[in-house]
Amino acid sequence: MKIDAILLRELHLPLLRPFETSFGVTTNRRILLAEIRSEGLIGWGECTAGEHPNFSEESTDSCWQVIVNELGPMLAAATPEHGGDCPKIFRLVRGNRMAKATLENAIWDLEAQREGVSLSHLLGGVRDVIPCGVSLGIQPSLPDLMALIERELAAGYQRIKLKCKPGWDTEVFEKVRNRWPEIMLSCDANSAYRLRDADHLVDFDAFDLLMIEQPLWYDDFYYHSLLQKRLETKICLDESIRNRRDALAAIEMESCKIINIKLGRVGGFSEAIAVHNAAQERGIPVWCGGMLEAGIGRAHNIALSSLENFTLPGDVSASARYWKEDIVEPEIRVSSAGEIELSDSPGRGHEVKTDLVDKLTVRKEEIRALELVG
Ligand code: OSB
Ligand code: MG
Repeated sequence: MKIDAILLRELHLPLLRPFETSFGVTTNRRILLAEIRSEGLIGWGECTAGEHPNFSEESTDSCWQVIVNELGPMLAAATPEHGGDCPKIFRLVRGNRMAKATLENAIWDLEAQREGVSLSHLLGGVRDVIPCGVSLGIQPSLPDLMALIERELAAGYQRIKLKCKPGWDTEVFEKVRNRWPEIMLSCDANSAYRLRDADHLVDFDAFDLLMIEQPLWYDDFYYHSLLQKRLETKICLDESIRNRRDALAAIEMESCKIINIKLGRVGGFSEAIAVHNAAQERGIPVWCGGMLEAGIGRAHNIALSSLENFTLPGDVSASARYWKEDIVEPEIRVSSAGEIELSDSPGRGHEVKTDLVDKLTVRKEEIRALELVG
């Protein structure tokens, strides 16, 4: 496909409620959107980087720089036929996976429209509905958390994930388990513990957690493998898994028994599918993580979650949990059974509200092919 234009924007979107993890609080999102025009169609990609480099090394600003100055010009000069051609086009740029995913996912989005198939179909998805969970940030108090859980269970969500850190863990799990002995419950530490906390982490086993997500260093496999030997609770890796090779290493070393796949963290749909397949071939279940996305990222997560080995409920939840008004139509809705139904219309299945996007845009840049000088 001939790339006619690449437009990068930054949007400011206030979250309905602050989201607190062990590394900080997010109140306002600064989200980059890539809009790629080709042969009369428009593909959209959403950057999942945070405002600060504390989930990964990338941030909204680093992605802006890398897309405008490096990746955008490379893509503008190329003629990709498939989303899967992007890793090769971007091969001279190391890392910067969230920046790469922003563009690669927009090409997959375009390709699905060009082929007249749903994005889920293009990716090889097999599900009509996907199971959904919620990720609940650290709350100001336990009663606040209990009220929130009650609300999300009433809404139908199939799994509750609690963000945790030292001081907000076993006492919280105990209260929640006492009140709801049967629910699917998990936790996510975002690297808040160290191996010296292993005795304390063993206490988590008492609460029948579905998993403990990324308890130790954000870039580690070895210490997690030592910890997993001591825990009954399954470790799930999020931050550590950057690509298929990481997944293979983690599985081989038994650093985890479950993998969270995030499109941005692994660099886009191609690598996400590769991680999914590697895990599936080795009997390791996966689920789709969330990064407080707006509707485009959310629609892409839903399509990814339709792949066969996404057997556990993902952090893929309704637009209305995050935004007063989402940037797509229809918004993402979750049924009272805690499921999202996949659309079979061509592309992502959720139209972008361009007027709203324009209104929320704070900066915009058109990217052209690099002029080769000399
Ligand atoms: O570790 O899964 C995480 C949000 C920002 C950064 C990291 C994470 C999260 C979430 C939010 O857990 C999931 C969501 O989008 O609801
Ligand atoms: Mg996580």
